Amino acid sequence: MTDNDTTPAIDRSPLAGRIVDTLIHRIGKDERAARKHDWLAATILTLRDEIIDKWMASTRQAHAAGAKRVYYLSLEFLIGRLLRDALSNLGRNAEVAEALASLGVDLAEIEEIEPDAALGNGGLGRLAACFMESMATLELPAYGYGIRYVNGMFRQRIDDGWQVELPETWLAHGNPWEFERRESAYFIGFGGEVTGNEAGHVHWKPAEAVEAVAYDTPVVGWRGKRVNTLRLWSARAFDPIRLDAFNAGDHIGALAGQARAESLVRVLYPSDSSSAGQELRLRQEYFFSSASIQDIVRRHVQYFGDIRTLPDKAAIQLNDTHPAVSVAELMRLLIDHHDLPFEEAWEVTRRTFGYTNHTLLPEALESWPLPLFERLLPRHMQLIYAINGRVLREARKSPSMGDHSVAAISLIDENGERRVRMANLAFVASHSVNGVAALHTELMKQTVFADLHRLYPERINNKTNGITPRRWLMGCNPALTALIRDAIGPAFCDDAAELRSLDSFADDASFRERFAEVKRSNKVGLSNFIRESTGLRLDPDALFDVQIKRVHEYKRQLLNIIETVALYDQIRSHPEKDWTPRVKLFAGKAASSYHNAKMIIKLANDVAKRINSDPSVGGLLKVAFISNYNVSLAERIIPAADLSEQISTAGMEASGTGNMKFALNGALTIGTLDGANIEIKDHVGDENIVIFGLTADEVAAKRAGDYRPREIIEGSRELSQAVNAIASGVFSPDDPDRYRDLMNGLYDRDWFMVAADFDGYAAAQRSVDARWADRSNWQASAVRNVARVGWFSSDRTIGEYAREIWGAM
Ligand code: DL6
Repeated sequence: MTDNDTTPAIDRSPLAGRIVDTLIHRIGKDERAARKHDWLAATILTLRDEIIDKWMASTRQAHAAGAKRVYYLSLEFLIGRLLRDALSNLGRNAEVAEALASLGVDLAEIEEIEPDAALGNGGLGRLAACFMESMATLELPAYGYGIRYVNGMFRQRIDDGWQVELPETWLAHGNPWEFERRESAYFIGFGGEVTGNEAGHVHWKPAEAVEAVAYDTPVVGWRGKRVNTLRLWSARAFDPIRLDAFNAGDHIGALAGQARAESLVRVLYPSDSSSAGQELRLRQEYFFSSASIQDIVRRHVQYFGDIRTLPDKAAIQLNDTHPAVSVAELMRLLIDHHDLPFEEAWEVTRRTFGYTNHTLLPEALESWPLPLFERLLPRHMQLIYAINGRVLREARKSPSMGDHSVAAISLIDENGERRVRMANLAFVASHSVNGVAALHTELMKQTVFADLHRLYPERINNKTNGITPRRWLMGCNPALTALIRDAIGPAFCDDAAELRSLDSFADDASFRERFAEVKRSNKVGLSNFIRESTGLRLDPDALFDVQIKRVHEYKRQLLNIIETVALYDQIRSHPEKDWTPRVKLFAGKAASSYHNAKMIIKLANDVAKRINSDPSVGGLLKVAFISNYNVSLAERIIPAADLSEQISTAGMEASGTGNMKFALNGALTIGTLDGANIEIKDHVGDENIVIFGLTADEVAAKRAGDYRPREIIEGSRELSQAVNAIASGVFSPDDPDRYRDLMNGLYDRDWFMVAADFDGYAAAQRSVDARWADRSNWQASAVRNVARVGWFSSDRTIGEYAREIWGAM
């Protein structure tokens, strides 16, 4: 692919010819001048041309059948790279690889340079991406709606152990997957006034407006059966340049409208530490909600005529509360534009919406200062008051609802500064409210939604999360996939539950050996990657112990790091013991304003630096923090893991989906009884998972009672030594006080129960060592993990949503 390459003109397939044709006529380069990105774009565009036919056929078929459509509204879609997924789902991998090879291009090489579309933070966004793929696979007519952020999740660089956030420029080379739909543009207003006339007609006259423009990306299901649409909104000023101002010399001010519009879609999660940041976030939420709801209503009226039949033909799922303002927007359109009376509009709205809750963390439950909400969305505020009035009257009718319960149900939080509670709005306006794992759903009923649950006892249901096995097994682990196919045939590719037939192979020594070879070769691949990117050499025969996820105190990377320090101490004190060689791998991003999470990243790096350069632990312990965690990095790391760290404080991780990905790739879980770990344990069996720590009930009881972490720390030799070493600067000689506050937080409060769970965790880790020593048993457990987690396919999850919430199957 250099300028000097001469490409043989013979033996080219028609496909190779089409790729070259695309390169010349749509990219404007010939084969000699083409660079890797040009080949990538030409390959994607060629494939996209083929996908378009299926895409249009899918739309026509849904239209002809008068099918119900599912609309998945999410502020995040963590899609990652698309080329490999699309090729694999279309069964075109070999053919395209061959065609490119005939042109002197390596498919794997160009797949590697496709940027990650990181339009999300973590679990919730990646779930949305898995769901999109599963909806297409299950042939459900579905649209995902979100924002086309110009800069998605930040790129993380580690400078001297500190996280540095840099803008991610995934659109730098354009995005060959997407279609701009200039014709699908909507007016989105903000602010202004609401007036009414005597006939009861209400008119909202916004003070400012932007235009939402659609960009569509095709989402190909498994075997290419159906192609759905991910529609992401970008923003444009109605008046991109004020010529009068420009000509008067105000060259910057003349472009301010466009800059203001673009700021809406510039970054994912603008910092909300300032009031301007908060306002921008609410504007983003309304912007994409309004565009999506207008689009849905337009399509319904165009296809079916009568807006009152919307719930029969459309199911709108709110992915957490970020799109919850959609409820008020639909009410506004129904009442103000389609003249439905309030009660009828409310009935249509409630039958159309479903809401998924993804967190019980109080700080993540969205609420907006009422004055801000009212200033930005005055008509919506009126409607929210009206909805609230209706709900509170209903609550008052129930004899069991006292003032306290009514206050908890209210859409307006009256404690302190008045705020609009988005979770309550989403709850009351939805016919279904679901949690994402069994424990989480139970906790929803008992805690944040206790009063709403008493008022509407049928509404809360559980839909345990899932992951797409196409990306998280077949795509990221081709060697394991081939091995499984050899053993049990290809049925598991169409139905992950079929993996169950692999169970008996756990007892087959020769299969276990091949399974171990696959894992080892994945570990060699990861070790090479780490050596090339960090210079650190790893032993692929060591146990790869991995914790990769967002960095958050409740996920307890700190527990893992402290235990690593304790292990380091023990190895040094007792070098004569038969220690298991371990590699501790960490990766994850911290929110830019989250001080403690950033300190935890620095600590992991400081600990790694010290341990990796200490010859006394030699090959027994290595620690690495791999920078810039994203979907592609996860795809590289997960197939190489032996041990999956899922160690959140019980009751705090709603589900987790990384836990499922690791198990599907043959890692054993060390984890607490939290989120979906509990269901993973039920599926893989107690003997194939390592569980430790407090239960959610025990955590709650300790928090409510007399928890004294200082006594626990002082009572545990290992823990106190490790905490003291960190606090006194052993790992930060350049700044000995660096971790004093972080460690004092454990002594004084320890909200996340690191101290309470430490001894249990350390003991569980030593039991992992013992298991690892019996390698054939370990491999048997690893095989059983793969065989028994087919249930966690997002196809199963989406099947449940479709049947039980959406009425779409
Ligand atoms: O449901 C997807 C994912 C869960 O697996 C994680 O346990 C949970 O932490 C995550 N929640 C969020 C919360 N965001 N908000 N709001 O990302 O959802």
